[in-house]
Parts: sequence; C-alpha cells; structure tokens
Amino acid sequence: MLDMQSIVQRFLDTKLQVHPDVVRYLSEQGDPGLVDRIIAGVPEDIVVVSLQHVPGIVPERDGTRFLTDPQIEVLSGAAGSAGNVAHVEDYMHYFRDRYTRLGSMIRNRCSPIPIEGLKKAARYRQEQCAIVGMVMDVRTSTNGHRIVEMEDTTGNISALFNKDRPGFTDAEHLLPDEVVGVRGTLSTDGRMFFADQLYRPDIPLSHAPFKSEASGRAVFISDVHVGSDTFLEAVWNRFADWLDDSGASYLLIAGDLVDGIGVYPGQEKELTIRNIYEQYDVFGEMIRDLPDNISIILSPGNHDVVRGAEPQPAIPARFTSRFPSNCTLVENPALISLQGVRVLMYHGRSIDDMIGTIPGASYQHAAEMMDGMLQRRHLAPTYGRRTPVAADRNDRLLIDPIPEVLHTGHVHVMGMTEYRGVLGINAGAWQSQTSFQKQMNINPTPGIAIQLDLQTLVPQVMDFN
Ligand code: D5M
Ligand code: FE
Ligand code: ZN
Repeated sequence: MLDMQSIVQRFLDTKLQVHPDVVRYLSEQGDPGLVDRIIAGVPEDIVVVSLQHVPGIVPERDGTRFLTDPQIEVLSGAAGSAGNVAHVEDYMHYFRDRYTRLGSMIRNRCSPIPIEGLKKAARYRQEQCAIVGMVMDVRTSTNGHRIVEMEDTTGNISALFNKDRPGFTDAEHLLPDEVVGVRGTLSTDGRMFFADQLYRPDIPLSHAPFKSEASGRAVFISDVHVGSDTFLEAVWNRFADWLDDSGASYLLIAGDLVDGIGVYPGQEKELTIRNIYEQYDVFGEMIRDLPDNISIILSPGNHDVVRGAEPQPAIPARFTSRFPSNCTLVENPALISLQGVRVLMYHGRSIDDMIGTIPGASYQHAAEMMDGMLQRRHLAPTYGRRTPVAADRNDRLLIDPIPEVLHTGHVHVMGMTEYRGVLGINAGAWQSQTSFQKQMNINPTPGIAIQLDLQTLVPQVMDFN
C-alpha cells in the first residue's frame, strides 16, 4: 500500500511534479516499483508527470458507434419514458439498482468483502481489506476525524478517516448516499473500520472521448426564463441573429425554458407574462424565429410546467403548440447522440445540494460540481434535500454510459470543466440577477452560449452582452 503523500514526495525528490490522477492510480495499484519505472522513463524536458507517462494506460476510444440518419438520436430520456411517482417498494429497487451498478464500477479495483462477513470473521482483523457501500451518514468526531456510516446489502459499519492521514481530503467531500469503496483495516473489537483509501466509481483513466468523423457544430444554452421581468430580450435577439449565420446544426437548451408560475413566493410581482400557456407560446415564437435547419433539443428544469421530481417528464404537447417542427422535447435528464457524440443533458438542481454540502464549494465556481458528478457517476448523489427524485425500478440519474459532454444549467453562472476527457458545460442564463439571487449573493453571468465543434470537441465561448 502506497499513500498519496509519499508518492508525491517520491516525485518531488527527483524534481518532478505529478498530476493528481497519476497519484491516485499509483496508490490504487500499490506497486512501489511502478513509481521508479515511471521516473526512469519520463523524458528530460518534462516537469509534470501525467497519465501518458504511465506504462499500461492505453486510451480506449469507443470508435464503433452506430449512427442513425438524421444524425441525432435520443438514447435515453425520450418523451414518455419517466414513470409515475413511485411506491415505497420502488425506492428499495431504486437504491439497490444504484448500489449494484455504481458498486460494480468500483469492485474490480479494490476486491471488496461483504460488511457482515468482515465483522464476523476474525481473520480480517489483522490485514488490510476493502468494502463497498452506500454512505448513510457522515459526521466529524470530537477529535476532528470523519466518521462515515457505510451500508451494503449485508450490513453496516462505521469507517473512520483519520484527519492526519492522506485519504482525509477525499473523506471531507463525501456526500450522503454516494456509493464508494474504502480500503483499510478493522479494529480489534471489529466495530470500527480504519480507512486508508477511498475509491469512487469515477471515469476510467483510459477513457478517451469519441469524436465525430463528419463536421458539425452544436450550441449549448440553458435557463431562458421567458416571462420574467429580468429576461434579457435584447441579448437574446443578438444571439438569435448570430445563430442565423453560425452554421450550427444543433441547439440544446437544458431547462428553465420559461419562468413558470408560483415557483417561489412573490413571483407574480416579477413576471411580465402571468399565464403559463402564454409563456410557452412566446418561447415557441422565439425559437420559431431561429433558422429551421437547426435541430433544437429542449429539456425541462425546475421552473418548467412539469413535475419537479427527477427524471422530469418532457414538456407536454398542450404547452408546445407554437413550437416549430424542428424541436425535440426530451426529459430531464436525457442522453442525446449528435453524430455519435453523446451529450448528457441535466438541468442541475442537485448542484444546490452539492454546493451546500461540499466544503469550499461556491456558486461562482459551480462548474466544478460537474467534476463531482462524474467522479460519483451520478447526477444527484444526495437523496432527499432540494432535488426531488421519483424512484424508478432503475436509477435514471446514474451517469452510464460515459458521455462526451455533460450539459447542465440552473446556477446561471457560465462555467466549463474538463474531467478525464469529459467536457462539462454549464451554460449561463438569459435572465439578469433576480431579487432572490441578490439575497443569496449569486452573481449570474447571463447572455453566453457555448459552441462545440463535434469533430475536435473544442468548445468556444460566445458572449452576447
Ligand atoms: O435558479 C437560479 C439560481 O438560484 C441558481 O443559481 C440556483 C439558485 N437557487 C434556486 N433555488 C434555490 C434555493 N432554494 N436555494 C438556494 N439557491 C437557489 P432557478 O432554478 O433559475 O430559480
Ligand atoms: Fe434557472
Ligand atoms: Zn433552475
């Protein structure tokens, strides 16, 4: 077992810096000789050791995607796939599905044993072993250590992350209900598991994104909020004018198409359109004015007319009579293939929960929460806070398969990230600061669209202010 601090130090001793992914990989591999082999093989002009310097990691690109014609396909989240709000038994299936599928992404990396077996068999008391479980509770002990209640299908146990040991930072970022693996040793009385290392489902290091063979461009936005007195009509019109000559083939809008009715107390005072049908009609006319050779994909958000529980159904036909025929209405979330490039659209309500729970997280850097979703392979890791979830027999909020692009919105602050080959785009809004956001000290960055070249996967920020 190699701890992360000593791995970093081994590199620093030879005047090399090292990428965190490499450190994590080495600590999971537990092969001290590998560190020496990497150091011996790094070219002289390299300062930072990255994954390409690690022997054995070969990028695996999924190069054989079946393409349809037209080249746009809803892989999941097509209108009509969200089930009804569920019964208690469905929640049991839901969490079991989440545990099984996320657990299987961790198992081969840490060979876990069932918690009940671990507690019963005396032979585990001396040696290191691993468990995989769902986080039931996280708290800080009086001495400042993190105590994590973990549960698998056989039982539960408390895992202690020592504040003076390397895995502690990972443990500080643990969220209730995420599924993780923990390597460590059992206490002699069998009641506490002393944790050394945390494993998340994560994006495999060998992951390489698919790129379209044909040329094509997609534009990503969210949170239009038509009907609000803070909707930025002039800025939207500049965007619409640009779109005419942009040559883009796809426009994706990740929810909050309109401001809605009765979404928060006192909203009536901030509405210019107080009828929900009329809000969608005006929105429909706006997208009717966009070039009709652009395919438009629309998913709902928490201001839209459908139920708030996720997966949110697609916006029903009775609200979309003014929408042009080049629109596809999908659910939230939805996985879309654009010429083989997979885009996972998710409005992003869980970002509120993550910002409220993860130390150091903030609305101004909300895009970082997309990395957190990818590490956990889940769009809404914590159940039962501000993100309502309608349990289905399977967990539709899992991130599987791995998309090329994770497209979110909701926070109204534009941000992009790249995490292990997955591009995170949190598109800003078309609404200026509301009185609520002022109270919350959220400073939106409206009027920005992201354009993506599907052949290179290089994004471009387009500012219409
Ligand atoms: O969300 C717009 C912005 O307001 C976004 O930054 C999240 C924030 N927001 C929304 N609801 C809440 C609550 N309940 N607490 C804290 N922050 C919140 P929108 O969905 O457009 O209203
Ligand atoms: Fe919004
Ligand atoms: Zn929202």
